[in-house]
Amino acid sequence: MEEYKKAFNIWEAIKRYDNIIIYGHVNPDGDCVSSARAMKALIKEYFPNKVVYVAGTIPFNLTNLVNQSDDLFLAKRKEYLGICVDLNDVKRIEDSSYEDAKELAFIDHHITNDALKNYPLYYKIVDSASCTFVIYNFIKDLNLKINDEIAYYLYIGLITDTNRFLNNSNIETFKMAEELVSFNIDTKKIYREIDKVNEAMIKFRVFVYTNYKFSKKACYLIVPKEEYLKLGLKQNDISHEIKLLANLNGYHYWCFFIENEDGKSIRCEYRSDGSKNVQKVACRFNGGGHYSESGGTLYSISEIQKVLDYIDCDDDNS
Ligand SMILES: [Mn+2]
Repeated sequence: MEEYKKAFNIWEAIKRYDNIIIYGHVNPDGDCVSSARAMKALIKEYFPNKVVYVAGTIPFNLTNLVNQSDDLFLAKRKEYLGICVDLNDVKRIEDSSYEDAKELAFIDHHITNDALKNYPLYYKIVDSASCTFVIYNFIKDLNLKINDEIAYYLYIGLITDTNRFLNNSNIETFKMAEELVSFNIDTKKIYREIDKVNEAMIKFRVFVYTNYKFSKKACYLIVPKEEYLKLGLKQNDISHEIKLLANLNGYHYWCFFIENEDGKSIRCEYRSDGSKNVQKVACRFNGGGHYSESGGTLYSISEIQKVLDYIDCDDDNS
């Protein structure tokens, strides 16, 4: 009932505005960009006259799968509602125009932190499979209908965030998938595109496999910005290549430390095989996320050793 109330409050807020901008997080991933587009499709299905904009960049492997983001120029001249998806902290919203939104609503699945305690409009299912899983439940709570376009985007978010169901085998996750594939969606195309690589990416993989290192408990890689910039890649193109270090026998943790394009900070990606809690690691070093998938930021190379020491010493990250 309480969940219904939260969903209802957001739906009522949507009704109050003619203009809506949907925001995702910095370094957007498949779940984030498809959650934004699923929400847009849902709102347009019920309120075709509302003007709904999607903000944010699109990662390279999704450019052939999802609609372009919208030009926010016109939106910014009017009063608008901001809907933030796959976000549990305003500081992580990618487009800064959220600051001028009349109200902000959040739909999310990250482990809760205090950053949203002053925002009354939020609906979340903590640590569920994907933000699109939360939107799916939002739709069910409100007794709304799914169409092909909504199903398509919900499915992309589900399979990207669960890594094709490797990270989540809950009954509810598969029930959602079962319903979505009954719609007219080209799942073969989705699978083909999300694993697409180019030659630059193959060269980056060579770098990964020649430069990974070990601490006592983690397999990790440090990536100076020159290594991806010289291949014409962006930081957000290579971060998900962390999967290359997954599940090495004897190592429950694997990490990427990527120097950002401005050289001022380091993007950290933390993963575990599900037996260790990397969210705890991330929270200690300017980050957050999920039990076995988290991220964070460091501000100097020397801090990397501190993270590794923390991972190596902490025997009960579980
Ligand atoms: Mn997500």
